[in-house]
Amino acid sequence: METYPSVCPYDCPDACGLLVTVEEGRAQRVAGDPDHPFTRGTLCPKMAHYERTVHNPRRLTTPMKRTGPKGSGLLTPISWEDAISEIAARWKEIIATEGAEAILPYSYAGTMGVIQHGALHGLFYRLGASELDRTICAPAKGRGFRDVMGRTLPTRPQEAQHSDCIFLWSIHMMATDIHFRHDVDIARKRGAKIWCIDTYRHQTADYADHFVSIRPGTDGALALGILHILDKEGLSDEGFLQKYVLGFEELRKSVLPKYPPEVVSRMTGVPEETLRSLALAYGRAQSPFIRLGSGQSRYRNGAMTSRLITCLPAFVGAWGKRGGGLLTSASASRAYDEDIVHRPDWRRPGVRHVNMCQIGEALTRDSSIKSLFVYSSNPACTAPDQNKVIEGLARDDLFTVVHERFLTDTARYADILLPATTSLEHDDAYYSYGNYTLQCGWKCILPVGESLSNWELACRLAKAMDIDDAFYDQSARELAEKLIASTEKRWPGIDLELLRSGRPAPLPLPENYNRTFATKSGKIEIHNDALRPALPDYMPLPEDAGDFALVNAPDMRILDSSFNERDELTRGHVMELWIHPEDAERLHIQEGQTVTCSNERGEAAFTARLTDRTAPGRLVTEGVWWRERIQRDHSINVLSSQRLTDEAAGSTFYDIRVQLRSK
Ligand SMILES: Nc1nc2c(c(=O)[nH]1)N[C@H]1C(S)=C(S)[C@@H](COP(=O)(O)OP(=O)(O)OC[C@H]3O[C@@H](n4cnc5c(=O)[nH]c(N)nc54)[C@H](O)[C@@H]3O)O[C@H]1N2
Ligand SMILES: Nc1nc2c(c(=O)[nH]1)N[C@H]1C(S)=C(S)[C@@H](COP(=O)(O)OP(=O)(O)OC[C@H]3O[C@@H](n4cnc5c(=O)[nH]c(N)nc54)[C@H](O)[C@@H]3O)O[C@H]1N2
Ligand code: SF4
Ligand SMILES: [Mo]
Repeated sequence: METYPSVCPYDCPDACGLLVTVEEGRAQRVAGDPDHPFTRGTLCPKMAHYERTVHNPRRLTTPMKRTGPKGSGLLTPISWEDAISEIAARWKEIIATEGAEAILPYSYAGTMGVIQHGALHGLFYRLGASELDRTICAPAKGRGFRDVMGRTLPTRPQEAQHSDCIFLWSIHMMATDIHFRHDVDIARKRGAKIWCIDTYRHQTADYADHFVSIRPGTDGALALGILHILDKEGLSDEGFLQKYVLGFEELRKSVLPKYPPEVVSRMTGVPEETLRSLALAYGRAQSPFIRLGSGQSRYRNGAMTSRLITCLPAFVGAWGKRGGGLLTSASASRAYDEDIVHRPDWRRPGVRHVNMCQIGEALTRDSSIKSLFVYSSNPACTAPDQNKVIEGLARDDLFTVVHERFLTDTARYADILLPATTSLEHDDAYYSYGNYTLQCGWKCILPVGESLSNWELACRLAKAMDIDDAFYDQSARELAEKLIASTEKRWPGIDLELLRSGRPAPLPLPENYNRTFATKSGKIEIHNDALRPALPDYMPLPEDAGDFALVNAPDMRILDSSFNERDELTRGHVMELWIHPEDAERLHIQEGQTVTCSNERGEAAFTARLTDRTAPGRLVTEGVWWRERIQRDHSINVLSSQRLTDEAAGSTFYDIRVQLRSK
């Protein structure tokens, strides 16, 4: 029996340190690493039994070829040699007749490891394939932050321990960032008050001292309402503003007067007294801390909303104060020189770009995409406008290859399905986007079945496509060594030996990182000349048809569609719709009955749950479920749209209106 340090590979801000106990070649037990500066020895319910994913009887173990209709999941095993040679033959034919842009890779963050995540980028660049813009998560949030703060490093989460007022703003901490709770607990013991600003009352709201229930997509107005009150009450930090901030006088003169409490209350649905208490709590705190989640940014005004919220800490001078600041995403991704893996020097300028939020449109608009290569992602389930995505995947003339660990909704449409390793079976280097830690995960068990890592697959495909380049003679471990060495340039003082040993390595944040503003002017830019508009202002959402807003939030038990393979995690509470009792009464809906939500894109069936955890006019559903887990064929994404955010071309998953029917 041996215990190995490892890293949680999932798309979660915590990037936990794991301790994996291996016995007779199998992972037997997985625990949280007590020495990891953010994990601190605990794990979420999903990863506490990661071995049940790794050794799941549903793991794909051999390459397979489709034998039934697309979508049926009927497949027969073939050898790796046959699989690779069929893919190469088809691609060569497509390239010869249609050009390489007829091939499109589609991937996201099934694994966050820098090597496996980007392993195939170089291959597709080199082939001249169409490029995918990876925008499905929350690029608008990052954009809004950068519009004001440039490349300034967001506040480290542990800083919040010293805050006396913490806003959990559109983040379901108890589901999506549970280890931040360690820090919030410490602050709370020292007397901090915790506020949760969200569209419905979930466990994070229960945990907080105060819950502010907001109408979806109106947080920009709330931020301006808070600033209006701070200004009126003389709670701004004039010294800080004068010294460090551009454009606050203009905002004060031409924008804030439009947002008095009664107007903001009407826009946001937040009662005036609540708005006032929220603003005063923020303005009177010694060192207020905002943890900003992505929810508020998944709307057509998402970048502007994030930009407005980012103005708050500047007004009260929270930056640089012990315990104060704002955390969107820790920018640790820039710790490694990812070009070592991605090979951007192989990119072909001018090739077609496809926004992944619009994969449905790209596959159905015309038939110019002839082959789709999906890995580390499950678009049939997680991409918006599911009917369009499925229509595209069902195309007979589309040659689809999927590299996966399980028979997902997308894998069911594969012509060739290839088995992928889990993080315990391959080497990789990880960063976290929720805290400032790096760690490497070295393989500690043999691959399950004949599965190959993304990197090994890239090497085999490159060879079959006649790309003869020494780049593909390297092992993932060799790439990892180069990545490790590259961190020193960006983070002088990082402990490279610790990183090599597979233990968590904290990034040495420069002193004053939080008071040195990495913008063009060197100041916080409320006014930003490079932008239109140069001064931020609230953008109301366009009115859509539909009586109800539908918020679809993360479920604690799964992560996007990952962990749907685990029967014990997906039992019960799937595709539930939270309806306020007043709405239910009006529509004669009973607890537990089947109801339907519909809009111009499609319809989905849910089980009704009557609860005042949501507000009238607002419906909530948690989780993105595989089709086999749900009542009818359609999951939540049949209702979401391919529309993009105002800036950064991001997803707008929560910007949905629907009709609700009792049936
Ligand atoms: N258990 C679990 N963990 C996860 C995930 C998961 O699916 N399950 N997903 C992972 C991924 S990929 C990501 S990107 C992160 C996301 O982590 P978060 O940022 O926490 O999650 P979001 O999905 O953005 O939603 C956060 C909250 O925003 C709320 N919200 C929606 N619209 C609005 C609004 O207009 N205003 C306000 N104030 N709140 C709003 C939702 O109700 C939800 O509670 O979590 C990661 N971790
Ligand atoms: N309605 C709605 N839809 C959403 C969201 C929402 O809140 N609401 N959230 C959105 C967000 S924030 C995100 S980030 C996206 C994520 O959406 P996806 O990118 O589809 O993420 P997952 O559903 O986690 O699927 C990842 C897949 O990668 C596979 N995988 C894991 N490791 C590896 C590996 O090493 N190699 C290969 N080849 N495969 C691997 C897993 O088995 C899994 O099936 O979903 C989005 N979709
Ligand atoms: S909290 Fe997030 S990073 Fe930590 S083990 Fe769970 S999924 Fe992984
Ligand atoms: Mo995400």
